[in-house]
Amino acid sequence: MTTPSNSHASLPNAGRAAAAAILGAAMVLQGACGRTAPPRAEHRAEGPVRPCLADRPVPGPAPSTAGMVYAAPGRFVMGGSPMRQEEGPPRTTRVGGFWIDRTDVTNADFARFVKATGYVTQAERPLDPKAYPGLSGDQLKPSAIVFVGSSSPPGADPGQWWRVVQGADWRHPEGPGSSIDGKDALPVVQVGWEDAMAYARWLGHDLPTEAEWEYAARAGGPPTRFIWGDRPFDDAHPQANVWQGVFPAIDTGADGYKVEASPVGCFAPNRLGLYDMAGDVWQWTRDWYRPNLDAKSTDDPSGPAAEDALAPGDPAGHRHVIKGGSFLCSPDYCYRYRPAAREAGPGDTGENHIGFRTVMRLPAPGAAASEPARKSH
Ligand SMILES: [Ca+2]
Repeated sequence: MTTPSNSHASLPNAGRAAAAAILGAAMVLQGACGRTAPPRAEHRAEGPVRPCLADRPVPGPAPSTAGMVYAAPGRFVMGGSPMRQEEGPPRTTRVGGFWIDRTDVTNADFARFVKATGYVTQAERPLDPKAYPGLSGDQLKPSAIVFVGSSSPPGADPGQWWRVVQGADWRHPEGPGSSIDGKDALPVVQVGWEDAMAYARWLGHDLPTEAEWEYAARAGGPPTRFIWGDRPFDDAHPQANVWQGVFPAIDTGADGYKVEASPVGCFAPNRLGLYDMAGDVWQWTRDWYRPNLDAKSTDDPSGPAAEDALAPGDPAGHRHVIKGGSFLCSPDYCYRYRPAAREAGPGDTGENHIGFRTVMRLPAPGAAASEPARKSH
């Protein structure tokens, strides 16, 4: 299958400042009047959102493995897709043992963190005018990036289906007219990398490295195209929350979720017991992003150094790797709900299809006395 080399997310993932600079007059900064433009694809009916994992443990700030599973040390084939240069050649990679959240962090989880700490996310803060001298006063206001849909054909300018929206944040994922009321079980979105890391540190956790994330997603299986094997996505028996139809105009919602995230844990877990490692929302990793991988770094790799991860022309500067794809990934365009796929998240804000989960690098169950904790990345 051939797919466009550019991503649906490539332009806004440069960050809100970069989007402002690139989109120019095409960008709409939204005030308190609601959505910038209605999405072409209709959302599903409003109403309570039922959780899919009724027994999901609640993470706590004390070091704890509640809601986590252990990934034993091992080797796996990382990367492997010839269709995207940035995914690199297949390479056998070693990863140490670690605990990882069974699900993405939810709105309820993040709300507990904010209530306990008073934390203010990146999307809720204005940009520093000294750091962004080219932006106007309006463009410096708190904002985040929102998918609004388009009738444009795939391959067109991604700026046509993204907007930088003032007032969009984790409590208002699509702008001031939206909310997370009744959506406790959905993955938190509109959180930047800093926000995800702050949450992880609050729990005494960390974000996974890209290698840890992909190792956990593949879960000890052969190097298949998808986490469930090599079978394509099946509309009749959906394996994940992704996009069905013609991106970015029509999502049929055959998987039950049309242009929206699903509650965590609504689709079958992988072999390790992890939910939503394909689709639903992208997940932040700890690693800095660089398009060209160092394929020789195969011993518990943790990505390039910050100074090697500069994004030319991007006023947001450095960016981090996101993995897993999202509800906006379709076979005909993004196609990044594969474990080898990778993208760069925005450096200075969130998007309404990026969330995260955390890890802890502690010994295996029952091995605390004999197995030392791993190094911190
Ligand atoms: Ca869907």
